[in-house]
Amino acid sequence: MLTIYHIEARRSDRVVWLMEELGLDYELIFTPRDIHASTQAIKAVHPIGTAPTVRDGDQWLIESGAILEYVINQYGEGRFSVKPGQPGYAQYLQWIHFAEGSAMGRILTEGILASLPTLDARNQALAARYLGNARRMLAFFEQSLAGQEYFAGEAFTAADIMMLLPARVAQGACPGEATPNLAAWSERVTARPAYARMLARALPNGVPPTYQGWPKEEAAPS
Ligand SMILES: N[C@@H](CCC(=O)N[C@@H](CS)C(=O)NCC(=O)O)C(=O)O
Repeated sequence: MLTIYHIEARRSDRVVWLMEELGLDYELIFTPRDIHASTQAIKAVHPIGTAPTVRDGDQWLIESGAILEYVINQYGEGRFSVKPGQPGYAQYLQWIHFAEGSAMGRILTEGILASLPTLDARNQALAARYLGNARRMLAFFEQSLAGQEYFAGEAFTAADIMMLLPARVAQGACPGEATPNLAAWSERVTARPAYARMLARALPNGVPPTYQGWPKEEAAPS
């Protein structure tokens, strides 16, 4: 059985969500309402110390996209993926990797820069290279969902699980930006029974008080 080291309202939600979609058993390790204790539990078992950290026997995995692919291929009989040769395969692969490989880093970097009270002229020039990325990502997500229900095409896949966080964080960074495709998609994916089961198990007390979203406070996703 997979052991998932978890922190509430963090990327480990993705693994719990997939396990619930697949109907697989798992052990979930975290201290409800205590981000610090949950983080310390991860640091005690793995040098990277980030969520998700997953143990499967003597294998350790610490990257959410890789974990989703691993679970799907190892235990999920390929469900919620798109196989080579099927329509949507290229999109599936791209979104699984884009979520963390390109999107999150850029969006969060902009958030950090935007929250700095002052920047000298040299740093302003440096910051200018990164400002606007959240809006650029949001526009790309929105445009990619035009005419299709999910990120990989017409079926819900692990790419949607990967993309919910960057979509939310980018939207949070651009309040008032109209993204009807993204809003409809978000409603669709969060209405899934497995998403509700994830919330019940991984966020039993709702969103913790220390997590109020991005980019203002210190407990924002890193
Ligand atoms: N790219 C990694 C990111 C993992 C990550 O940074 N997780 C955050 C929580 S969402 C974390 O543990 N941050 C604490 C830290 O970096 O020390 C993944 O998707 O699994």
